[in-house]
Amino acid sequence: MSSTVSAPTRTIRIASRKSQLALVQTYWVQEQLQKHFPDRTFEVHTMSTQGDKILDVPLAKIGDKGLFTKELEVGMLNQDTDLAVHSLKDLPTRLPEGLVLGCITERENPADALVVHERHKDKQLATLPAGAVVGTSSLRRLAQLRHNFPHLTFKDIRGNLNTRLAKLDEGEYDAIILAVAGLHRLGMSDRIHQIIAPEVSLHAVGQGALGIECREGDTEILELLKALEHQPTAQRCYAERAFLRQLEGGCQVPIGVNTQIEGDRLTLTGLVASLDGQRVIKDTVTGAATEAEHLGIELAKNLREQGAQEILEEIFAQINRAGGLKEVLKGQD
Ligand code: DPM
Repeated sequence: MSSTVSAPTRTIRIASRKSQLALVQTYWVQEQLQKHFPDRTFEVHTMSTQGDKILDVPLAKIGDKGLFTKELEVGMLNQDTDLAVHSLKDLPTRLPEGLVLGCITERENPADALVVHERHKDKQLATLPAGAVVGTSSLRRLAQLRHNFPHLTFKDIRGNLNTRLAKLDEGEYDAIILAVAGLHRLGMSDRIHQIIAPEVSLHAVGQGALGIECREGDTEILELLKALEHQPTAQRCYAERAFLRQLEGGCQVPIGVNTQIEGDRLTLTGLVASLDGQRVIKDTVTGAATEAEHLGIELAKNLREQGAQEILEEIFAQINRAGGLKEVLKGQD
């Protein structure tokens, strides 16, 4: 018998929300980790977050307060779990003390998609009839689509993907807007009717990528997560997150981005729009991909100088006064 005694290795516990999309993403991460580290054991722990429970509160109000991430984070800080898998766009740009973004996985198509009711299957955003009702709870989608398609009407919609698609099919909406990435991951790519080009509407920060969070200084976990990091995606998302961090005020706001990497150069485009879609402030910066965060900060500064802060302050005031998007939308009619 060998005299070598290896230290018993601990089971790695992965935290996930319970939604179908969250589970698909988490099992994918588990599978990737298992593939890279066949001798280790990875276990999934599911939990509900506050955001899963309060479906009646408009997303605009609860946007960036980490309501979809907090319970998972408490679990890691209490040593109940070791890492948590998130849609990166739902992970606030400031993490609680003691936690870090351990890695960012390769991004899916980050664009948004138009999904239409069957009666509009020969239509696109531009050709939907005047007054057609488009479902979204995203102020970002609302502001940009209003800007480009003033003939459309927008209505709040909540719930998971299946719930939203059911509401569409039942006829409550003429069309809805969803992320391409979510539809792909759930095997519902056939529902994508039109992929919305960046010239029409910029995607959300981090959209289409997964962010894996873990305890700061947990070198064993950080080392494992390195295997899943996709550097170009990470550089793009670090630029996008730095941009949002510089501008945001704790609510979900009409901020969109687009990033491209060519060689060692990163190009970041960012936009801030007013809710009525009348004012759009948009600019682009390019620089070394290794300086991703600086580019995000620079772009935020440029947009501020062009009047973005004024728009954002108006929106924060509007959301706080109104109590959410539903009321904000009413006020626009
Ligand atoms: C955030 C937004 C939405 C989600 C706001 C935005 C969309 C809400 C809505 C921050 N989180 O995008 O401007 O349209 O009512 C969410 C989805 C995904 C992650 C679903 C979706 C899947 C795509 C991904 C909800 N979070 O956007 O259709 O992993 O990026």
